[in-house]
Amino acid sequence: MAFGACTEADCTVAETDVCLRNNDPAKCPNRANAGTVEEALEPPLEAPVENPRFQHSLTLDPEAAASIMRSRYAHLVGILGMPKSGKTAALVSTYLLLGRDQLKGFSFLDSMSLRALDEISHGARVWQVGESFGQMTVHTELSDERTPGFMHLRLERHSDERRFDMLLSDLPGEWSTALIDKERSDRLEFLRAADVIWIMVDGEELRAKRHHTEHRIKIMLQRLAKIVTHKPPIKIVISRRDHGAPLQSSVDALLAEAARHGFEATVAPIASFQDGDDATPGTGIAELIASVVEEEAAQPEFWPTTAPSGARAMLNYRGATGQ
Ligand SMILES: Nc1nc2c(ncn2[C@@H]2O[C@H](COP(=O)(O)OP(=O)(O)OP(=O)(O)O)[C@@H](O)[C@H]2O)c(=O)[nH]1
Ligand SMILES: [Mg+2]
Repeated sequence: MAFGACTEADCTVAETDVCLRNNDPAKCPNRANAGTVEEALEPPLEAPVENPRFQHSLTLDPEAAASIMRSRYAHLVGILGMPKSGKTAALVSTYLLLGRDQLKGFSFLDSMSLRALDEISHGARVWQVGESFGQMTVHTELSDERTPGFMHLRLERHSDERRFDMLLSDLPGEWSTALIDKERSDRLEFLRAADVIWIMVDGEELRAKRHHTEHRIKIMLQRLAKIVTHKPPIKIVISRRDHGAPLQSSVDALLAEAARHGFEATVAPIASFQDGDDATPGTGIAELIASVVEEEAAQPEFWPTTAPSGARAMLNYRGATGQ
């Protein structure tokens, strides 16, 4: 038991464990009283409310992402795709368009992962129009190769002034390669909470190595169907639209495979950057972001309004057995 200092100036208990007044130190009224006085003192200042603290690695870890999701609804977007398919580039393009207020229909409000967005956008921000670019982004690496990293965006939609939060995963392409080649899915468990999954496909590769690329995406869809049994909508995002549109036969083959596994899938061609002549930088990005929020409309209404039926509306919810 902890006691406060003794009120007797010549107390020796701390040095010798023996009380000069022959009191039992554990029951000494002088020490016990001193303790009570100390405990009764109010702290002079209220402890400040702590802001949430995030880890030092730049993207948000699942705990930080979950803390955002606990405070308000956030649309979780899981992004898969081979290395260099354009996953990070799509996030960079979104961020740069928002920064210039050019993401049609949306305004930027806030982000809990600004440093991460800034970091991945660095290459693109220093790029000058007219200069050729090899790599606008660098290969994604995570501080812990088993823990997904997320980007957060809080946006406002102009059409109805609705504000909403999005959490977008930024994963290394190897996670998708390992899913396809080794069926490794332990790191992708978070997809079970995804509102939508984007499967990023390199548009140039889809044209140049059509059968090979289609085949690999089909395997990915097969594997994915085993992980996400809630079957979230899938967006097959085809990058490098600036180098040309995807072949309709490829689009049809991928959509058919998704449907075969019970997914509702759509295709979104995008050009995150531009070094080909077929589309301007940012093509398709606003539509892609808009689709994340639109998916909501497809979900059942939480508390539907029912027309009065004469009987009490509550009775409409009775099960088939009348319970
Ligand atoms: N022209 C053009 N280039 C693109 C486009 N998308 C990506 N790129 C280029 O492809 C490179 C690789 O894209 P990333 O987005 O980094 O690829 P990733 O899927 O994140 O790759 P990992 O992180 O390695 O898995 C970029 O640095 C760009 O140079 C696009 O739509 N158009
Ligand atoms: Mg990347």
